[in-house]
This record gives sequence, C-alpha cells and structure tokens, in this order.
Amino acid sequence: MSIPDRNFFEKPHRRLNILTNEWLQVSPHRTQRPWQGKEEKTSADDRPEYVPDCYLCPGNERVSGAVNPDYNSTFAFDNDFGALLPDSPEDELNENNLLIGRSEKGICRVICFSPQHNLTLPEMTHAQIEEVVDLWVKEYKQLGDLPWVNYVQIFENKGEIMGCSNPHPHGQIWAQESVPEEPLKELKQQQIYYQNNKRTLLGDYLELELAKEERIVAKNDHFVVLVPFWAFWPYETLVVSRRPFARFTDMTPDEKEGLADIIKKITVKYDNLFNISFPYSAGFHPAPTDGKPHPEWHFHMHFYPPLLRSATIKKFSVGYEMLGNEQRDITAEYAAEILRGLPNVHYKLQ
Ligand code: H2U
Ligand code: ZN
Repeated sequence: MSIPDRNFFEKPHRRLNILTNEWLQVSPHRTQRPWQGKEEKTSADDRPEYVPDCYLCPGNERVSGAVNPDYNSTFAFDNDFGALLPDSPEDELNENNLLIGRSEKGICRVICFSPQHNLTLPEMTHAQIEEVVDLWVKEYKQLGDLPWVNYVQIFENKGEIMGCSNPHPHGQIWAQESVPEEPLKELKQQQIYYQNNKRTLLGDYLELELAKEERIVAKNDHFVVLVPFWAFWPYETLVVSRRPFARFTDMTPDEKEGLADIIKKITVKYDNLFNISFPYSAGFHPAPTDGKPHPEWHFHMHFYPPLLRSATIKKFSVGYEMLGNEQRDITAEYAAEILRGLPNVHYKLQ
C-alpha cells in the first residue's frame, strides 16, 4: 500500500467514513467557484441577561403552563412537545414485508446550560461548563437505567440557521427504545474493528492522527479534537477521549474536567472563525444503554457546523448529496489548519 502524494488530495477523490462505512466525495479544486447564491443574515447579539417572555429563563412560565424554578446553574425538564412519548402503545406492523412499522417509546428532555439568557458555551467559565457535563452524566444515567431505554442521544442545536427555537443556552436529550440510525452504524463498525483487533476503532484512529498532526485542532490530557479525515461539513470536528471508555458514567472527575475544557476550546475557536456566535448541531455518541458491556465503544462527540466560507454563506446539503452521496470542497486538512491557528481566547474578550 502506497501513501499517495499531495496531488491525490488536490484532485477529486473519495474518502471512507470508518465510523459509518459511507463514502464521501471530496472536490478541493472547487473552492474557487464564485458565489452569487443565498447569504444568511447574521443576527445582532445584544441579548439581555434575562428576558421576561423567554420560556427557558428562571421563574418564567412555559407554553404548557409549567413554571421554571428560580434556578442558578443548570435546569432540566421534560420537553412539553416531546417528539417521543413514554406511553406509546406497543404494536407492530408487517404487511407482505412491504409495509413495516413498529411503535417507539421515548422521553425527550430540554436542558438549560445557564440561567443567563445571553450566554453560550464558549462564553461560560470552565466551572460552569463542568456543571453542564455533570448534568449530562446524571441524565444519561437516570434515563439509561430505565429498562426499556436503549439509547440516550444528547445534543445541542445552536443558532437560528440550525433551527434552534430560542437563543437561551440549551440542549436536548432524546432517550428511546431503539438505537437511532447514526449510532447504530457506528456500533456495527466499532464491533467489527474490535472483533478483529481487540482495540477500539477510534483509539487506533486517534493514535494515527496524533502521529500525523495535520488534522489535529486542539488537545488536553484527556480529549483531542480533530477534523476527521472523512469530515463532511466544512468545519466539522470530532472530539475523542484519549482513554477508550464507552459511557458518560465511565468518566473520572479529571476526564469530566477535560471534557469541559475541550468543549470550551473548540467552541471558542468556532466563534473566532468568523467573529460570530458560531452555529452548529453537536452531540455525543456514548454506548447504547442496553445492559451490554460494549468494550468496542469509544466515547466521542461530533460538531456539525453548516457555515462554509463566511458568517453568511452556508453549505447546502442538496442535489448530489440528496441523490448521490455526501460531498465537500475544502479539505479536512485545510479546515484543521485554519481552526488550529485561531486564538484560544474568545473574540469578544481579545
Ligand atoms: P430547540 O431550540 O433545539 O428546538 O429546543 C427547544 C425545545 O424546547 C423544543 O424541542 C421545547 C420545544 O419543544 N419547549 C418546551 O418544552 N416548552 C416550552 O414552553 C417551549 C419550547
Ligand atoms: Zn432566556
């Protein structure tokens, strides 16, 4: 097996996402193409600390009539409009193997990261982000311990462009019977690799990336953030634990601190990229909570930001991506170099 010269990476080529076993089309020569299409608006960030009609601010009434407590760090509650419900009646449908369906039970939670309406994760202190990490651990345990919950998906939609309904800093949790499609693909890939190698897929991948350095963005003693070789979104990153462990509940106190620190590092860099509060969907992939040991699973987090070349130009996932396959223009190496070079102090404080 030969290592191709740089020319290979400058011309159209494909890369394999080893976590999902799906191929990505990379077209680096296309970055020069002119843009006369849609430009997003950037909203001015002049939010006050407290907003009387925000349904997430402390002491306020939500749409359901429930009243938020006067919380002073984090706060979690059952989503008043949950996409999954715990009491869905159990049933199955199969007509001639053509119409196939199944009931699905679940619990949706909303978690407020801070009582302060105008904060975001990169603007919070390490100690404040650690409180959010502690809440994620607690929710993962409580929901995952329910005998019928087999996966706990924790995520954050940030920014209007990602469909976030409210700027108050918050995330969501969907806990359900089935393992959803994305972690299911990762489960299969990690199991195959572990069976063949007796080491985790992401452990070996991380070792290779640390030796090469070209896709590394930031690191601390417990976590590394990098642009994966197969990244689809322009500035997509992957946060990987240095120690292979599977669950939120496996983290040592030092690792929880490390997770808070690495989240601060990458989100500060993101905000500094275009000097805006940077939008993304981000979330964790811990092991399923199905009662099995999962030695193959390697805890990680994905950041999927939609912006391409400025605060107002979004990457569209349409056309070839919908009908053919995922595609990107700027290379993962270029994105990593840009992110790595950005300051570690938030642009508002520089
Ligand atoms: P997003 O901004 O990511 O959509 O999350 C906010 C969630 O808050 C959303 O799922 C819920 C919505 O259903 N919500 C409540 O539970 N109660 C409310 O009073 C308003 C919104
Ligand atoms: Zn608020």
